[in-house]
Amino acid sequence: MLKFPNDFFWGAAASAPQTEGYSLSKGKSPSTWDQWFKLSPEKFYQNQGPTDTSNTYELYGEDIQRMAEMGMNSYRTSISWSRLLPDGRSVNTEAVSFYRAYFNNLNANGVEPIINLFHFDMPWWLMEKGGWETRESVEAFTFYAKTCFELFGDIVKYWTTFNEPIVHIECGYLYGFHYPAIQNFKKAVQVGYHTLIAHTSAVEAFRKSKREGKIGIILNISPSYARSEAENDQKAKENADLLNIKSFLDPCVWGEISQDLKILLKENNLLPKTQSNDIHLISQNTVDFIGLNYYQPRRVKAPEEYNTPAKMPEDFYAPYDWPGKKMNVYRGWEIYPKALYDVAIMIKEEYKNIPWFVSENGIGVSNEDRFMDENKVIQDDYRIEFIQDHLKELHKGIKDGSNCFGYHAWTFVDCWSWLNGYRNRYGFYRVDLENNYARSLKKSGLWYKELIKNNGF
Ligand code: BGP
Repeated sequence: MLKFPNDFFWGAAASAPQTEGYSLSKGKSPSTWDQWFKLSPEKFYQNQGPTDTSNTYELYGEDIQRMAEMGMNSYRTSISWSRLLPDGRSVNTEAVSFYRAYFNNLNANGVEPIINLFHFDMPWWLMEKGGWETRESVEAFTFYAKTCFELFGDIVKYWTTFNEPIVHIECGYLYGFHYPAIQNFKKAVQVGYHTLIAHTSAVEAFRKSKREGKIGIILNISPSYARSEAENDQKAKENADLLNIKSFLDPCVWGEISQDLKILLKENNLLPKTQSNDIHLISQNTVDFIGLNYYQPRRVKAPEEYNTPAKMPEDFYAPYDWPGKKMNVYRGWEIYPKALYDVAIMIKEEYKNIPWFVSENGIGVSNEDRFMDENKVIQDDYRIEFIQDHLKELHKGIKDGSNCFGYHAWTFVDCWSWLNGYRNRYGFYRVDLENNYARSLKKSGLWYKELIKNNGF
């Protein structure tokens, strides 16, 4: 039996915009997702928009009972910025009551709330002014963060600032999956830089608040593996890790932006605009812990030519179709559990063995009802196998000294996912879109319950 450390955080993760519902009511102003759906609903899978989420606004009480029943001792979700502060300054009291009741309910059921501030959901009023492209966004985010610490700091002890900042940067400014869906590498870097400063400024506000508790950031860490040992391919790997991993991990943990990254950006005329106090701000506001999202590795090779100045990340590293890869055929992502061991050791050896937890890991499955049996239970053995294989690697990493304190699956109840709507299901509970979002347990939910009970498998 593989046993995990005592008091290990077992749980699941989700986000406000993907679960709450009531995205245009109860005092909430539109986020960029609400507005984009209004403008271009055809971009969204089966026209499923952000109003179509799993209605935790009303159903959180019964969901928390289910979490407690499963034995979960922690749960991560986020606050919706545009629900709490519809115009950026004035507090929506209905939202305060909702979040307080929600977080109190989690605490009362022994489920530690881990609360994230930004999960891709920029308020529309701020996006209209340029969003993360502008320095004004830093000030707006800091005000929002401070407000959250004041309003909920007595009942929330684990905070995170951002979920996967690299994703809103690349999806919004390089690859077209998030609004404003433009392609401009220089802007992408500036957006990334403002996100980093907004993060550090929120950490500073948290420290100044003298609140009891810890603060961290959630990063998608897909380690890169090069096609070969050849210098050219190794350079591609280094570039990919610099841009996608070290860009946030170094300043958040070490308080310094990587010199190699600065050189790379400078050589390619991609350096962002900065302010003189930023270096100090970054150096003084490192995090207490890291949340690490892992789904699949990144396979890279050298591009045909290393073009300077680079116009896209692909000029720094090209995707490589590794012949030995095992695929999640239901979603199209590679399955490679060993990467979780590799990142556990990377954090131990290169990032001062900072406390960290797996904040997202899971398997998305399209058209999952095909696996429903005659009793209407989804027989998701592939999910059990996926989580188990990843946990084996995680366990090995912990045994070898990595300071991991928890594992959160994505996700508890199937949820809406941006342009993908409900295309890929991830939950331990199925959500029935035809029947008022009713939940039903999948086979993997029973398995997870047993795992938690045994603190291992
Ligand atoms: C992560 C995000 C989640 C969720 C997940 C699954 O990057 O943090 O919000 O969307 O990916 O993604 P998908 O539903 O596209 O398979």
